[in-house]
Amino acid sequence: MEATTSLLDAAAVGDLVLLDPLTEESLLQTLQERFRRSNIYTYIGNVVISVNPYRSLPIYTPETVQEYRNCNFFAVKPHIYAIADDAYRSLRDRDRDQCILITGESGAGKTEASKLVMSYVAAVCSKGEEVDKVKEQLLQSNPVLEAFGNAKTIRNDNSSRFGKYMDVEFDFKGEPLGGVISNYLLEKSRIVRHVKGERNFHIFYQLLAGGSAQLLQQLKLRQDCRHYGYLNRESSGLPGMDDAANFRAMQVIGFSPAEVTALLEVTAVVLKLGNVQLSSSYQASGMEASSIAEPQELQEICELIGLDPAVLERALCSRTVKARNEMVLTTLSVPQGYYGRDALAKNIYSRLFDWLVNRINTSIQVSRKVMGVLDIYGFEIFQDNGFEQFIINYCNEKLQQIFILMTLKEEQEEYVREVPPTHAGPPLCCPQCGILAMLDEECLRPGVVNEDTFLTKLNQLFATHKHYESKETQNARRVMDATLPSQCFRIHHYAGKVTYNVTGFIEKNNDLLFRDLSQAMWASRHELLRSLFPEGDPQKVSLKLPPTAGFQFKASVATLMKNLYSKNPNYIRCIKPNETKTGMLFTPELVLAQIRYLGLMENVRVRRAGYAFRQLYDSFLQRYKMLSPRTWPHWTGSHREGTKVLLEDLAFPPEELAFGHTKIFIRSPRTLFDLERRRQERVAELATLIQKTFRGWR
Ligand code: AD9
Ligand code: MG
Repeated sequence: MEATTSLLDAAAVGDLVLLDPLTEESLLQTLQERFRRSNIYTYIGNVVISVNPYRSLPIYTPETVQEYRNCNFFAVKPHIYAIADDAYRSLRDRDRDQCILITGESGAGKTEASKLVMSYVAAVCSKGEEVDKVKEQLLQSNPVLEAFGNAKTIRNDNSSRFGKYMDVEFDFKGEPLGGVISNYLLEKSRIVRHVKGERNFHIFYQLLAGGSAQLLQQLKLRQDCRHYGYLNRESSGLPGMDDAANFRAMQVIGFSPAEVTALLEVTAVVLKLGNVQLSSSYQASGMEASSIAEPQELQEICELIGLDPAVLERALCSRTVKARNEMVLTTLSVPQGYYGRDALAKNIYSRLFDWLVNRINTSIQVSRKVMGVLDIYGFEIFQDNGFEQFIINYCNEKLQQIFILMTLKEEQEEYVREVPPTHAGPPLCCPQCGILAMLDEECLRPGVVNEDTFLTKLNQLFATHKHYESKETQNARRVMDATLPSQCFRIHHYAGKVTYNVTGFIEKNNDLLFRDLSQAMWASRHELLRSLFPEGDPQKVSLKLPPTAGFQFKASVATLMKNLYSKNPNYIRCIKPNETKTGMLFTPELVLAQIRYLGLMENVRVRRAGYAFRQLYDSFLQRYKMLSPRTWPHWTGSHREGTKVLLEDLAFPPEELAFGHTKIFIRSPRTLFDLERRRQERVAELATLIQKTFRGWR
């Protein structure tokens, strides 16, 4: 039992609340020492910290599942299964909706953690044909969504490029009935561009590597990745990732074969759009115009989607604009044509992804008690950070705020429930920035908008904001800093300073798709593709601008936060131990930075500001009853009374203890260590006594 040894062994303490002394250094050392012993999980009260081992550990076996089933949280080694079990039991027995919030930077292990939680819950709830079917469906949605929504980045070979929140729904007996998945802003710019060393979404490589010759022929695809512009014309196999096998193993739950075909056809269309080449020509009027350079690819796309190639060609090379109440067809230059083509590919793919999530939902959705699992893209700082990083980090900032808010709320609730409140906790620090609002304002402004005016406005708005910097505010504050280029602004996030380049912000937020292109898609005979572009229906031409990407994201994050706040939270905080994805390597500086921005010190302090340790009376009495002749060997009264009698005999100062309704609270770790030391002495004494008795008998 880890609780016995670890309490006195500071370097291996399983719950950081009991660290004595508590310093950043002791916290870091404890995590490092535990990691060295392959103990990747550590608690802060009921928060689990998980340090990514980057290699498979034998700690997720069916035997381990059995060990954690109905376990006493404090009596077994810290494990992600313990938190999953605790959440599941509270849901089943106490009828409280749960949510599991998984945070940490890119590559820290969030997605793996979310899968472990799901598979644990699936393993412990009861069996039966109906239940097994639901479980299967819930677990099977993972590979498909990862194929379409994950990609290799510099930080993580399987990086989530979308946020995912999944509510698993249970009936009154705690059996899973179904679920609902919500997805948050897919990084669709990756469809048309990715940096060297990264990849496009997994599905393209998987489809090319794993699709049968017949399937590829049907989809009019070539097997070689190097043929495709959107795949950077590189052959991009990944060590440790078998694209072909992943494709063949993927089962799309509850989809008819026709739906799977339609899904893959649209995927193929996206890939092929990247190979549609434009060339420039000049019209009689001298205006530059573009035309399709090589009709083969366009022809094939149109065959796949049942569209007249002339319609698509026209939509790609020209545009209808309204001039003096008349619709006029104008030609597009080659760059404009490519812009339209890329916008179309991004839109088809991201809408297809939304469709996929909705389609999965229709086969798993019901509504009862729920357990939500949130696995969102982690905080990112790259060399170049753009709109995508801004959005991702905004979401992480919100999550951090809600973490602090909910930890405090929960602590206070427990005190109020059990004992009178003694401590209000540290003040909240939630830096807010209205950058997205300003961006929307700029995007909606008629006339020429560009990123320079956007940046100028930000500089005015945040001239004195302590979490905002730019060349201009630096000059005003007389700061000399060569590292901040003029087209950038820098935000001091809770997790560190990030420099964002404003280039592309307006375009990505506007997410403009020429109406001619959506109308062309709507004109196709491909039912799925057509359903993705309802605004292409000429009957429904709307003059209203569609909501911006930033606006939609902000609204969905706000809904998510409201949803989380209404549930009982459970936390998994993931830590990335090294930058090289190396097994069991721990880089202290890197971990320290994460300890700081995850606010772990603050977390420990809040947790023990009132009482460091709490335990249910029966478990407590069971463990320490040998310390008083009045409770040893048997106590026949209530557990609460027994605990009182026991602690009276041990004569601890009264302010060290509080007797709640169901739990005993102990203020400082020292008192607990003292208690633990006395227990060990007593155990030794009893052992000697038993030996002597035995000898006497012989
Ligand atoms: V991102 O924000 O989506 O870029 P995540 O989700 O935090 O990121 P992920 O779960 O994908 O990271 O983990 C990265 C890699 O670390 C995985 O592909 C595994 O190879 C490795 N990993 C993570 N957790 C574990 C674990 N518990 N055991 C073994 C792990 N390996
Ligand atoms: Mg992930």
